[in-house]
Amino acid sequence: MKKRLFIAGHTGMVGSSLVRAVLRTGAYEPVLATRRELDLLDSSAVVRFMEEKRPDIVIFAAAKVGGILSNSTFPADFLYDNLVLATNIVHASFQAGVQRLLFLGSSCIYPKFAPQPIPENALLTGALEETNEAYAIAKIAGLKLCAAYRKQHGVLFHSAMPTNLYGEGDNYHPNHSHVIPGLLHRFHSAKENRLPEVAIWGSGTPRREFLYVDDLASACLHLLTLENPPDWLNVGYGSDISILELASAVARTVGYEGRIVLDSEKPDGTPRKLLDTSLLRATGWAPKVALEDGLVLAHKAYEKAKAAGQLRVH
Ligand code: GFB
Repeated sequence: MKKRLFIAGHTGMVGSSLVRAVLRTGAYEPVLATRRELDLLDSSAVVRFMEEKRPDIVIFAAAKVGGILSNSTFPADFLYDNLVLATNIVHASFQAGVQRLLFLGSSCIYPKFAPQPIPENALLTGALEETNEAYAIAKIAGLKLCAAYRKQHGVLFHSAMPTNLYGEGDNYHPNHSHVIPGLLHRFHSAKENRLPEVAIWGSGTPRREFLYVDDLASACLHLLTLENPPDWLNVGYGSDISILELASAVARTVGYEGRIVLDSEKPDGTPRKLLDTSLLRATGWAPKVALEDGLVLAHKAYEKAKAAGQLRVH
């Protein structure tokens, strides 16, 4: 019989990619609940749901996420929501007898000035980047919660720390989104409205690594097959680019030919966060989608969602 896999947060960008991957492989029987059916911030509701559904495995893809401005403007929401999600889902999973749980965090858990590429053992060796400290603290707590349940109770609760993600189902809010959806939306609109220039935030010099969301989903399913994974593993693409280079790539993708200017009032965030993914690669996983191909896929998904009136903007 197929194992029952609960994907917490299955309507988000990562969760919906996981659902597509699970349905494609047919490896598990998915257990799903929309936000209306289950409020993951309500601990009693989560306990009742887990007792009733009794999944074998949980992937924790539920999170309050956002880009640099959203993180720095709403730190209380990012810290509270993500801490409560972690405590609710991890504890209820344990109580309901879940044997395996994969918690998803973020590369922002590592110190602002960590060595590059960042190895897993850089965790808690220095101060965090201020713009996303709240989110990072919640994700560090979630990772440590899983490791503690594993150590104390012998359950296989482990974590994956993905680099910056993008792809189908992203959030395109002009201020709250991450850089790729933000720029796709801005350059696409500038082309449509024949604007002579587009402003990008900050100095354009920070470097970021980007992973197409379907590659993260494949990494997660791969991680679930490992018998004795480390408490957490990095999931990245393996190379990074500057934000200015990214902006040129996005402009090429959407066919925008105007000027790119800098809005230096906006924050840069951490100068660089390229993950060292040698541990994960040694287990036999590698990403498939190069950034220029992923940008084309993301742009197509943006146009499709826009045409259908289903663009996510929150
Ligand atoms: O994607 P982003 O918001 O995430 O920004 P972070 C990355 C870089 O792109 C920053 C620049 O240097 C931004 O200043 N940037 C340029 C823009 N133009 C834009 C734009 O139009 N929109 C956005 N959003 N950025 C987040 C964290 O940090 O990364 C989260 O705040 C999370 O906690 C996520 O970890 C993966 O990489 O700076």
